[in-house]
Amino acid sequence: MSEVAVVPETILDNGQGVIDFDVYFEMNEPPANLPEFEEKLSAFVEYHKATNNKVVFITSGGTTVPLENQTVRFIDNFSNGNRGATSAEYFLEAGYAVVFMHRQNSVLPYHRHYTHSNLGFLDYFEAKEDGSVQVCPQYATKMYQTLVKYQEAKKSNRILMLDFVTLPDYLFKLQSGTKILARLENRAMYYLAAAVSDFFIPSTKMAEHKIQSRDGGLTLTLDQVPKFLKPLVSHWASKGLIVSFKLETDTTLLVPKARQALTRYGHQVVIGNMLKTRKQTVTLITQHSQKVLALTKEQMNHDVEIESLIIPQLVQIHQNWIASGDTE
Ligand code: PAZ
Repeated sequence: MSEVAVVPETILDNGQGVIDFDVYFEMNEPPANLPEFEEKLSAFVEYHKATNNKVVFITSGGTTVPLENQTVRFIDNFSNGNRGATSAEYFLEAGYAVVFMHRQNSVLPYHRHYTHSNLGFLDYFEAKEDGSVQVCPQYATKMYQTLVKYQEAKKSNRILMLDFVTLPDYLFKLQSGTKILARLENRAMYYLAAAVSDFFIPSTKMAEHKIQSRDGGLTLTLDQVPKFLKPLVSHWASKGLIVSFKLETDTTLLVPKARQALTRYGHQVVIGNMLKTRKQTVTLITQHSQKVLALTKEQMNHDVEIESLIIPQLVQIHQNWIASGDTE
């Protein structure tokens, strides 16, 4: 018989039916590659600390929620990591070093122009009679420019790609990663664009093996994930500039929920976006201000990306944060 850890409900519950983070970390196994993650990130952070660079820690893409310990099935969400990957490029252009903590196989900075476009990847190339491969002439200039930027970011050690898949994988790496970034104090920015599940099945309550269909329909009971912004803002990264995202589908909830998050957690910026219009318009909210950033029709026709409006605003806010400890 397998052993099951029994934790009394009174220890788990914070009074609102949600467990605290330290309990969560005690009850779940850290990912096997956490030591490697920490080693790579520490080396990157020490390098940029010595050169006094500003570093942004971007989270990108969605977390999966496993339904079985030996996982065959899992719950996923819509996020493909476009926001995070696009933002990473604008942060690099603004002179930041970027830690890109992304869902495995989601959209990557620079690669995205070829892996997530209207064409298939191989459609950019042609096979020559001499046995070589060449970029089709009509795509060569843009591909050259993109490749130069990507290689420059790698050569100057200004981009570190780290990945996650599951919710526990993400949460362990978020905790550990933000604590390591905290060595940079106010020169670190945390840009939390990942779509993180609000619900999960604790491994102690999860089926060990593949759930069988012979018993008919499946009813799932999910626990609530503890709110990670609370310990992140108060303990893990209290000196950095913290930017969280709030996604809604009901417009009337967007600003109130974003403001509620700012008040509840006490961090600096919430970016509100609606599922359907997230690529055209966002609302940037700080403790003292609220600004809608929206692409004009003209900008949309010219493929201007909303992140090209978001990142300069955040760079300015971060500058203020470093200079005065305030966002204004
Ligand atoms: O990854 P993507 O480009 O498809 O979507 C981006 C986004 C909508 C997940 C992001 O902008 C966001 O709002 N993230 C936080 C989601 C949340 O409220 O948990």
